[in-house]
Amino acid sequence: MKLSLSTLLRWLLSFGIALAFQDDLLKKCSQSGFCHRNRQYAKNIQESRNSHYSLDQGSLEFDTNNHTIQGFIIKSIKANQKDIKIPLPFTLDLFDGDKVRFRLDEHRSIKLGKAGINLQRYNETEHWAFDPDYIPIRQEVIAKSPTFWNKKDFTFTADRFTVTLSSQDFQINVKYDSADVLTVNSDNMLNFEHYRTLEENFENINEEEEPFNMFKDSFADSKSDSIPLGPESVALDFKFHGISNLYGIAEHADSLRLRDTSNIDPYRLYNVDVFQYKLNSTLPMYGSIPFVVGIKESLSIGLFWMNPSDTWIDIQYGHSDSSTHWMSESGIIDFIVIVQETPKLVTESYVNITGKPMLPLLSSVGYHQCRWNYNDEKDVLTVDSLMDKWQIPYDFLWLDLEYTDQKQYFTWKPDAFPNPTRMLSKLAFLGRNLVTLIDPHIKSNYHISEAIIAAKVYVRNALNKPFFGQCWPGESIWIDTFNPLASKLWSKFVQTFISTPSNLYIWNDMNEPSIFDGPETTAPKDLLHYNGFEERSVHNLYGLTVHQATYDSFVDMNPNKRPFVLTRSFFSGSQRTAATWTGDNVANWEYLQLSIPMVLSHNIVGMPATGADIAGFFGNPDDELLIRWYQAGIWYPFFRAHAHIDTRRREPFLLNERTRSVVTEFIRLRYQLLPTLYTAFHDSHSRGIPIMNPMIYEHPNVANFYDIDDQFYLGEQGILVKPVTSANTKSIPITFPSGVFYDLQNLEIAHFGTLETKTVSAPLEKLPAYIAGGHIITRKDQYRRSSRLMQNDPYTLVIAPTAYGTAKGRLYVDDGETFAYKQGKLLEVELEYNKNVIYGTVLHKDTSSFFNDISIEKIVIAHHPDGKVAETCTLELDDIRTNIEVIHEDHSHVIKNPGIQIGQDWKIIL
Ligand code: NBV
Repeated sequence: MKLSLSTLLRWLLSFGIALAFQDDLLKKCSQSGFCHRNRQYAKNIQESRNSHYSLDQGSLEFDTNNHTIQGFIIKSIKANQKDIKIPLPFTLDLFDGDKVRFRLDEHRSIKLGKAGINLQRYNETEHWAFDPDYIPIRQEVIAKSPTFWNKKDFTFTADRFTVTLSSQDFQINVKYDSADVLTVNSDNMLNFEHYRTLEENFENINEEEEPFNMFKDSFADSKSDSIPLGPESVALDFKFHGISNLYGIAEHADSLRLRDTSNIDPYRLYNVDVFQYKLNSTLPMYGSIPFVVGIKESLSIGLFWMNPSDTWIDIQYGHSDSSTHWMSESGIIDFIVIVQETPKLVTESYVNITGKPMLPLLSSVGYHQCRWNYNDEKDVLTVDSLMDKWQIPYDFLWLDLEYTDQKQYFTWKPDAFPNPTRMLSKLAFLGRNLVTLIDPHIKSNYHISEAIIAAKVYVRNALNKPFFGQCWPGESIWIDTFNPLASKLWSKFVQTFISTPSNLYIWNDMNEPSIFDGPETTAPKDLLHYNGFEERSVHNLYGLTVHQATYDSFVDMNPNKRPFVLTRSFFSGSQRTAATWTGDNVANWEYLQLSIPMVLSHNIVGMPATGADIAGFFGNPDDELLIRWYQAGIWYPFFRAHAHIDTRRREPFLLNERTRSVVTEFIRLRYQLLPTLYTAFHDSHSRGIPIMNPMIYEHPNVANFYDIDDQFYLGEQGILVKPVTSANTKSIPITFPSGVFYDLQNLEIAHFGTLETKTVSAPLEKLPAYIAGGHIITRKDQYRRSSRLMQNDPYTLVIAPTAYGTAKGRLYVDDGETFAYKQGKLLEVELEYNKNVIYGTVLHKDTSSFFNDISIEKIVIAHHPDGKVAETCTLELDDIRTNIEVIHEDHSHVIKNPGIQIGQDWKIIL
C-alpha cells in the first residue's frame, strides 16, 4: 500500500494525534485537469469571440404531445486542417409553470468497453435525486409561428415563460413576464469534451482549448488514475439578469451569500472527508447540492445543475447581473431553471422535484447526546441516569465507532456490550433512543464482507476486481449501493442487527466515501460501480445511495414507523430520508460563527435537517464557548452535542454549576418550543420552508438583509434569533425589520418601529431571541426527561400582537412516530388574535387521535404598545360562555387554565 499524506494524517489521527486538515490534500483548480481546461477555455473564448456550438435548425422537432423540443447542437472543430462536426442531441422541456429543463448528451455507439466499463455518459442522476413520486406537470407550449422554421431564433412560450433558442452562437434566453431573467451560454463558455482517443486527440481540439491532463492526472495522489475515457468534461455559463446575490451550492464552510471567485479558486462540489476543515473557503466538503438561488426584489431564480461528478463553479458579480460558470468532469449537461416570485417559492419548487424533507421522529427534534465514544453499557446507562439526575432532557444517545467488535459493522464489542437488547430496553423505558455508527467500508474477512463478495456487490477497481482500500478497520471493501442487489443485502444486515422494530437507529459516516489511502481522501476516480459506471461520473451520489439503502432497510422492516438516519455525505434528494451535520469542526469561536451560515445554506437548498457538532468536535471548549454554542445550537434543526475521542468529557451534567445551569436552561428552552419546532418541521416537509430561515428569505425586498447571515428566523414561526458567536461579549448589534419585536423569554418590547440596527444586551446567560409581532407560538412548559414523556402535556400559547393588535399562528400535531399522518391522523389548528378576540380553529382533525384532548394551560398575550386588556375575559366554547380572570404581569396578560382542549374550536373575548 502506498503511504500518501492523507493516510499518514489519518493514522496519526487514529492514534490520537490530531493534525489539521491539509489543504494540499485537495486539488486546486489549476491541478484539476478539467477545471484548469475549462477556466482557460472560458478566458480564451471570450478573447477570441469565436463560437464553436450552433443549433442544427433542420434537426429541430417539437413534440406536441410531450411539449418537448428536441434537436442537435453541433460542435465544430477546426484543427489540423480538418473540419469536424459533432452532433450533440438535446431536449428542452417547459413544465410545472415555473421550470425549464435542458439536457445535452452525446451518442456513443458502443455501450460496454474493456473491463466492464460503461461507455455511455451517466444520465441516471434523476433516479436518485428526484422524488420517486414526482410527475412533472406538462403545460401547453406554443412555438411562435409563422416563421418558425426559417428564422435564426426559435421562440417558445408557455404560461409566463418565453424561451428563445438562438442558433448561430448557441444560447437559450429565458424571459419571465417578458423580462429577461436568465441567459444560458451567455459568455460562450459551453464546452462539451466529446469522446476521442489519445491518438485522435490532436485533431479534436479547438484553438481555445488547452490539452492539460486530458489523458493523465499529474496530481501527486491521483497519478494512477487511468482516465480510460479521456477528457469528458461538460461546462456551461449562466447569466442571471438583474441579480447580484447568489446563495446555495452547499456544502462549503463559507458565508451564506456566495463570493465572487474571479481571483480565487471556484467553489467545488466533490464529496470528501475534510476533518478540521478550512473556514471561509470554497473547498469541497462532505456533501454536494448543485443548486443555486439568485434573489432580487420580486423575482428569484433557482438553477439545479444535475450532475454528480466532480464539479467547480465560478461566480462573477457584474454591475447588476451575475454569472455562474459550471464545470463538471463527466456525465451529461442536465439543468433545471426555476423562476418564482420569492426565494421561498424557489426552494419549494426545488423540493417538489427532489423530494420533500422528511418529517422526522418528534423525538429526533429533541436533544442528542453523542461522543466518540461511550465505552460500554455501564457508561451508556450512567450518562442516561445522570441526565435525569440533573434534570436535563434528552432523547437520543449515540454510540460511535468503538462499540463494534474490531470495527466490524453490524457487530457489538462483546465484553463492553454483552446484551444490547437489555441496554436498549432500559433506554426505551423513558422513550429514549440509541444511534449506532455503521459505515460503508467493510473490513475484509468477516461474515459481512464475505457475503458482499459472494454476492458480487462490491465497488470494483479499474480491472473489474474487488477494490480494497484502507479505512478504520484496516483493509476494507466498499459496498456498491448503486446496485439494487447490494441494497437488498444491506437491508438484511440492518434488519438482523436491529432485529425487532426498536429504538435503535443508524448513522452512516465516512460515506463520501472516505478512503485513507485514496486520492484527496476519497475513492480513485477509475473505480467501477453498478452498470459499469465510473466513480468519476457518480461520485457525489454515493453517500446518498448508502443512506437511502439504510433508510429503506428500516421501512422495509416496519413500514409504518419513521426511521432516523444520519448521513455525513449527501446530494440533492438526501433530504427525503436523512439528516446530516457539518462534520468535524473545532471547538473555537470561528467554527461556531460559521456554523450559522453553513446550516442556513443547507436549509435553502432543501436539506434542512442539519446541525453542527456542539461545542466543537476537536478540542476542548471553555465554559463561555460551551454556553454560547448551546445557545446557538438549540436552533439547529438537528441538535446534537458531539466530541472527539481525545477530548475531555463534557456531558452537560459534568460542567461546573453555573455553566451546567445555563446550558440546562437552554436545552429546556428547546424542549419548551418543541410544538413550534415540530410545526416548522412540518412546514418544511410540506412546503420546503427552511427551518433555520435566513433573513433574506423572509424579507427578499429588503436589501440590508442580502449579506446578513448571523441572525435568522425559526421557520415561519416569527422567532428571530441572533446568537452570540464571539468571546467576551456583553452586547451585540442586531438588525430588526420594521414592526414590533418582543423578547422571547420575558416578552418585553425590544424593538418597535422601522428597520433598524440596534445594540442589544447579551451577557453570558442571555440569548438575543425575539418574537415578531403578528405571531402566535406554542410551547409545552413542563420539564420532562424526554419528548415522549411530554406527549400529553398541556400547551401554552404565546401571542405577540402587532401594533394593530393582530397575530396569527398555526400548530401541527401528530403521533410523532409513524406514517399515520399520511392517512390524515393529525391535528392542525389555526390560532388568531384580532383586536382583543382570540380564536382557536381546527383546520384538520382525526377524531380518534389522543392528541386532540390535550389541554391549553395558559394563554400569554404580550403587552403591545397600544393594547388595553380588561380584568376578565369571556370564553365561548360549545355555545357556553364562561368568565375567566386575566392576570396582568409586567410585560404580558395571562389567562390560566381556560379549560380548552387543543382539538376544539373556541373564542376568547378580552
Ligand atoms: O467515527 C469517528 C468519527 C466521528 O466521531 C465523526 O463525527 C465523523 O465525522 N468519524 C468522523 C471518523 C474519524 C474522525 C477523525
